[in-house]
Amino acid sequence: MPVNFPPEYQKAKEKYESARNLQEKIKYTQEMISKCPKHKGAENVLKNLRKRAKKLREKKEKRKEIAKGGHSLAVEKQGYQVCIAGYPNTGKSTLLKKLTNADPKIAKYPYTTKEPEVGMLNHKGAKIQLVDLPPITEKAVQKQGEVMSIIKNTDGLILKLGENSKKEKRTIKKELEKIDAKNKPIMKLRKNEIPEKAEVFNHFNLIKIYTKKPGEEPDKENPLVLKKGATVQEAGEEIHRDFSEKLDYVKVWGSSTDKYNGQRVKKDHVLEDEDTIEIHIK
Ligand SMILES: Nc1nc2c(ncn2[C@@H]2O[C@H](COP(=O)(O)OP(=O)(O)OP(=O)(O)O)[C@@H](O)[C@H]2O)c(=O)[nH]1
Ligand SMILES: [Mg+2]
Repeated sequence: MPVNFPPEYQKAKEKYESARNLQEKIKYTQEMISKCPKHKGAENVLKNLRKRAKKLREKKEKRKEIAKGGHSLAVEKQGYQVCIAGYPNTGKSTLLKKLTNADPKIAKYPYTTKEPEVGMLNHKGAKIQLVDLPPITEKAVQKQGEVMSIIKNTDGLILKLGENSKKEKRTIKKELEKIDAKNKPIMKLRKNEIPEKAEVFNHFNLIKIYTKKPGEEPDKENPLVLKKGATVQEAGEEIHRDFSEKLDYVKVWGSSTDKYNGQRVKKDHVLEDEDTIEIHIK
């Protein structure tokens, strides 16, 4: 049976068709519903309009949530960062608890960790930020994309291996390739393997750099932790964001100086473990 739609309905339909945004689409769909005849002949049209209105409202809700910041996983990076990744139940959280001051949830069942957990591994004052992540699998579980984006920005990885280490390595390698992160330094550990703090430090080839203020003693408590081969420039950037603009000159004490202690060096000077630097700002 052909339906006779009133002109108000046609008008609402035209407005809907030229709607510029989601808000307008919702408004004019609503208007079409109110102007649509309510008899049996228009039943299907009405049903479809209601379906459409519901979908549009859901879309709006989703957008709102994203605008609010939604619920994304994020970690603020501090110094040298190592992420602990691996399949479910491989002892990632246990490792974080053993090596740091963090107190993550540990349980017999898989998928215990839902959000990243952060702890500081402190080795004689030199610190590494350890991040225990929700698990990764070949099934690309919930939030795996967000987990991978944390890994993309990290400095190093600890890969905790479980029962099927070959398959786990293969899957994770593939995931790392997707985000162009396969060249990051990786420490592979089996389930029962808990390394000493010094081992972690050595594995990632890190050096400690002390800083001092002019006329004061070096701060031995809180060294900078940098990759072996790091330059004065990289050390400076850890201390001052706009290091390059503000820098006047830098003095270095330690084994990287070849002439004398307190030698002035260039920005590309390569530092050695336990050097001390004194930055002079303009
Ligand atoms: N025997 C033994 N058990 C361990 C070891 N590490 C972890 N476990 C146990 O294995 C289970 C899982 O440990 P978690 O540290 O929660 O593992 P996870 O990798 O963080 O797990 P998800 O967060 O679910 O991915 C717990 O029951 C732990 O007690 C280990 O080195 N030896
Ligand atoms: Mg866990």
